[in-house]
Amino acid sequence: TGHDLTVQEFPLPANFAWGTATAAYQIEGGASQDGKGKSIWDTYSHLEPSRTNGENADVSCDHYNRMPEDVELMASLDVDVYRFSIAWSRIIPLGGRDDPVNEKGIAFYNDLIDRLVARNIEPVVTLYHWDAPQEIYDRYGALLDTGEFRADFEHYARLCFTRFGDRVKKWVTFNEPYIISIFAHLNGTLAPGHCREAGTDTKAEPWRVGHTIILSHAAVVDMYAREFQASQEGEITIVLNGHFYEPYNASLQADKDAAERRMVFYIGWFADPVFLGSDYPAEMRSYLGPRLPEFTPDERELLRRTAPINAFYGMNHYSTKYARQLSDPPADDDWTSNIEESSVNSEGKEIGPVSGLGWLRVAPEGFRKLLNWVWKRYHVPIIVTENGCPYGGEEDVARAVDDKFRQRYFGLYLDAISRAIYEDGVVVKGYYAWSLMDNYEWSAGYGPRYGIVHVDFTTLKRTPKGSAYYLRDTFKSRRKASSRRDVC
Ligand code: PNW
Repeated sequence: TGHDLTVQEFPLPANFAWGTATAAYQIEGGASQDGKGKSIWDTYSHLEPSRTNGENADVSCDHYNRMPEDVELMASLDVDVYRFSIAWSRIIPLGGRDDPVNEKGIAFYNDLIDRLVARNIEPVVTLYHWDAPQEIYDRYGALLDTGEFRADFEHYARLCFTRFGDRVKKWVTFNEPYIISIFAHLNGTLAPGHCREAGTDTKAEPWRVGHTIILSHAAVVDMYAREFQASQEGEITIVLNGHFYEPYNASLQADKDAAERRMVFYIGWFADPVFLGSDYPAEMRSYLGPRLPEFTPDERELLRRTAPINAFYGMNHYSTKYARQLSDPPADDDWTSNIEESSVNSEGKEIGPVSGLGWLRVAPEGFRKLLNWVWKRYHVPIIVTENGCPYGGEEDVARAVDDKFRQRYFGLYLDAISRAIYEDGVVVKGYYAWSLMDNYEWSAGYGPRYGIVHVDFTTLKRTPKGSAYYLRDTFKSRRKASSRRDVC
């Protein structure tokens, strides 16, 4: 393909943290065990099987019952960090601020956290990884009602800080607000698939959902700072995903502008209010007009006050794409500003080798550029909170164990981080591989396997893949190399 795909094993700082990431609905199973309430994902995955590849996560990896084994597995891989999410409906089954707390759910996360701490693995906890309690969706539409959701989310977050904050020192409020807003409330390919229901307003709702997330995030950051920071001394932030975009035709100014604007619409939408404490990007305001909600003066003040409290930028990143400005006048409901995305440019060049998913190309240079883009715009330390890929055919455990494709992907993406740190001066403090183990990949069911550990979904047996050992070993040697380098 004309891409240099030789892994260089460049060094990383001695205190650089590596870990693995998961999300509650994707791995836990135990769907109605010990008093767990239903989430919008329990509903969605049973509603119309074709929406989720005919599959649900009632059992999935059965992590709820096999958690001790999974912690031991991570310990054996020498991970420094484990990023997981709490299922809101497990600890407040109905979700609301006046609803009962489920102590058995609390006990599960206490046990998990205790075991991690005992193994010297740092817990990084996401409060909302897409699984709103069904009841709050039935009551008021969950994220569609900014005020109600914010009040319930604050209550849930306060419960988590109170019960777990003595041991959890890194908190993430929301995972990937872009995906929640666009995929779950515009395209309808993720729960609740709201836009598929009668009487929905897809012109306004995705932007209102984004607005709810930003304000709920800021409110909880504010609460953490006021009520918990002094005694618990932890950190809090948000996790944003985003591709890097290259111009489809590098000699056209319109395509260069489109690539930049695509990232502003993808990342700046959330990161400008959250990390800069500012309004939505001006490009979005002028393009979307009244579809984009306004921040009240009090809300602006909240954003300004909380922006500097966010301890790091949580970056989920998988791949790079080309962006092309279509010349036709945009349809009035086009929200991307009429930009087309592709993996092949105007000269027929592919952005990188294809993985098991058509859009997920191996493009480490784009990753390095994105790290620079985020650092330059927000100037906040970055932790890569998800990165990884499936490559196909991994149901077969023998093929999964010999996962050279993924090992190379990890190797190249870590090289990109090293260059961003040492050559570009970007501050990157950690890297969490997605994912600890094969799991329920949302609407794609058990198809794509992102795990560094293979899961046999019949026997539930876990088998580390080559990449699990690759990560363990490469972090050992890259960090040694850097301490030698630091001494020189
Ligand atoms: C993330 N995209 O989602 C999620 O945080 C994980 O739960 C998920 O399993 C993982 O990535 C792999 O997909 C994404 O279209 C969903 O670019 C879609 C995209 C990116 C990330």
